[in-house]
Amino acid sequence: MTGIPCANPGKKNTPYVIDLRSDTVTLPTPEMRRAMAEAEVGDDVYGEDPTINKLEQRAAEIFGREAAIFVPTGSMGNQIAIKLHTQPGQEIICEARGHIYNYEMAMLSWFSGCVVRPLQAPNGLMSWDLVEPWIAPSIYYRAQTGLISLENTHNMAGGTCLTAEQTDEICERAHERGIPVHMDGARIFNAAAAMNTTVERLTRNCDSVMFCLSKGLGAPVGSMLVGSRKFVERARAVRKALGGGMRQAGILAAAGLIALEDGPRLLKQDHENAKFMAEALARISGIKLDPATVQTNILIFDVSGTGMDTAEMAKRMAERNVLCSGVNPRIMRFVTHRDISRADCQRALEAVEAACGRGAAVSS
Ligand code: TLP
Repeated sequence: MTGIPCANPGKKNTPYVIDLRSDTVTLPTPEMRRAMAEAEVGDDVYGEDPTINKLEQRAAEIFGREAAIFVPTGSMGNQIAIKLHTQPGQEIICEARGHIYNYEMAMLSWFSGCVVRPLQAPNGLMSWDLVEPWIAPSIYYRAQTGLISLENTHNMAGGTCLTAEQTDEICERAHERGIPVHMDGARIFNAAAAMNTTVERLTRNCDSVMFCLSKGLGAPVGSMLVGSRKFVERARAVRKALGGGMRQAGILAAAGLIALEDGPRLLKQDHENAKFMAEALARISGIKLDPATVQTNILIFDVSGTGMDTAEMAKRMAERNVLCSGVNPRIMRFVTHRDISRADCQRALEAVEAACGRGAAVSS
């Protein structure tokens, strides 16, 4: 993502800013701040932080699993899972725009010694038909497939959702071949909200699931890695090795618990706001976006027909106190979240129209 410096809308004495760069920008609510201040804490490296223990237990319950572990970031959660599922010299099958491949600092090769077998899936949605031909044959001179990693929702494909049935099929067939499946479920609660189902149902057959508390659910920091008791025990050691053994982390878990319990029911509104913006953006000349593909809170669209690249468009939007960023010079991403109201969406659309108006004048 190309970013631009901005005023933090949480800071006092700054202008009102509409921040569409990501749902990671959500600010902790007063209730979260209160819970953080009052959290009962202990040393989590000794397993003695009661608030962390409670969060881990709740996450495991919600996902119908034996155990869960709190990690500082989604990236760390994914990389711990990759380390545990694979051996150096193996391949990981993932979608070409996947987060583990594009935005995690090549850690899957740096830390786990693996390479990616990237597959282009329509709308980012992997299927067994697509995956199967790329599973390495069991021949000693071929790098073996160590893991299939799925992403639900798929961020860079525009927040698209894999159904429970699609995931089940990949898991069942992969398991027949002895290959584990990890779910990068950074936004799995968005997928569940969009498809009126549960995160347990969507991830039931995956060997591990990472999800983020710090995105649409609204916590300031933190993600969870969920799986079997044995897997999570091993994950605890890898987290420590990466420097992720946090001490009185219950301060963070207190906000995480509120995000986990209360965050999911607010997501539908973010999806409705995204849909509202998608329909309006699709009518703006030069913008290429099919509103039918917008299922959750992420809009990915091509601005090249406006005569501007994404950096120029982001700059013009920022002049109107609307922040957004490009995936590349042609492709823009907007993300709705709990700190974006319908009125904010309306204002953001006006800023796009104004930016494009100037773009047309410049290019004519
Ligand atoms: N995504 C961020 C950026 O890194 C692109 C964002 O703004 O969307 N999996 C997925 C699918 C993600 O979208 C992200 C973050 C992560 C993992 C990593 O989470 P963090 O940022 O907590 O390491």
